[in-house]
Amino acid sequence: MSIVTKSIVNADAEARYLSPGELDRIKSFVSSGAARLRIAETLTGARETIVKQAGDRMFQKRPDIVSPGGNAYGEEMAATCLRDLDYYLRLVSYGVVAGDVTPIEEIGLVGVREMYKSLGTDVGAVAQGIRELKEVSSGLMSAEDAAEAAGYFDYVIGRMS
Ligand SMILES: CCC1=C(C)/C(=C/C2=NC(=C\c3[nH]c(/C=C4\NC(=O)[C@H](C)[C@H]4CC)c(C)c3CCC(=O)O)/C(CCC(=O)O)=C2C)NC1=O
Repeated sequence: MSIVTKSIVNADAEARYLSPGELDRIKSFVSSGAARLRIAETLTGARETIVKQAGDRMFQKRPDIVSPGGNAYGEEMAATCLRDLDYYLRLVSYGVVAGDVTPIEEIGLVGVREMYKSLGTDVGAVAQGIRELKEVSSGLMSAEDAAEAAGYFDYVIGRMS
């Protein structure tokens, strides 16, 4: 739910006008809109490059995961790993558009540690992959946009750490 819808639902439940605080939050959501859409366009348009470069950097820093016995060893597993990075980049783009981490949380983070544990996937290595997504993406944006996007990547990294 967007901040706008959420605020209206809350206010209407109490049959009141939007509070100054709610209007303030909506104002900042609206005024950051152009930047957030620009960021989402960059992430969407460059998704293949971002995932590929981030994957290369992650595998370079964590060669153990693609070595025999590693969780992403072999072509198929490495591709599944890159698919997961693509999932998180997509979810970050949702969060950026919504101006809210809730979609990232609900779609991709609830129960994720347990899931990766059961798959034998090191969440620390996943976090490294998200860090690389953030770095590669930042390189495609202005410093201001990169700072705005960073919050969403950092949220995912924090939940994997
Ligand atoms: C959109 C929300 C969403 C997420 C997040 C998601 C993740 C997800 N990753 C999976 C597997 C996997 N995930 C990885 C990922 C990795 N292994 C590593 O060592 C690396 C650190 C890392 C890549 C960054 C691997 C290798 C598998 C396959 C594991 C296996 O089949 O044994 C699986 C198990 C089922 C499958 O193979 O598809 C799920 C559900 N699925 C979803 O629908």
